[in-house]
Amino acid sequence: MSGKGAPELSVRNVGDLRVAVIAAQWHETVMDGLVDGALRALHDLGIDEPTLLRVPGSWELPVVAKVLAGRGYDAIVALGVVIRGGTPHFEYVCQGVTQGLTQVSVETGVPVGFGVLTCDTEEQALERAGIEGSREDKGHEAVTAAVATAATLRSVSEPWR
Ligand code: RBF
Repeated sequence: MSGKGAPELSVRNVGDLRVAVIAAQWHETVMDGLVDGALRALHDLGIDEPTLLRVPGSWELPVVAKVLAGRGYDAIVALGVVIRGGTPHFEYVCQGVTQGLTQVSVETGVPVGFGVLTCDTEEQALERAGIEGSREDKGHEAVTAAVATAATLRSVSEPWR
């Protein structure tokens, strides 16, 4: 997927939102970049005390997202890196994680930022990790998108007349 066409989101007055970041641990260098980008985005948005939880692999992201969605968080951000190997395992993990996170978000009404890189090679993941030399910063983007969506949902849940 091309990263071209991404919007410049303007997100304000969100410092009081409760946000949790869940991060897998496979592919440490890339994950460190995604987590740093996510925490930087939260700091930029004035959200200074986010919850950060680590899980073993991307497969474990949906179950933790589901439980946190029931515990009062306004937005959740899932971070992971899945790299294609020589077996069909990649397809199953990617599909399970993607569908699982979508299901959590739609069923609970809590936005889940999708910061899971699904790449053919580690080089592709490094290009998107938000580290020196990267073209993109997907941890930062996933936080901004989830918080922007939470702000939108809050604006329609409050009386405006
Ligand atoms: N988890 C990841 O987050 N990224 C991966 O690239 C990844 N590759 C895996 C490859 C194989 C063959 C297996 C068995 C697991 C892999 N996992 C990966 C771990 C997976 O997300 C999960 O933690 C484990 O399957 C335990 O439930």
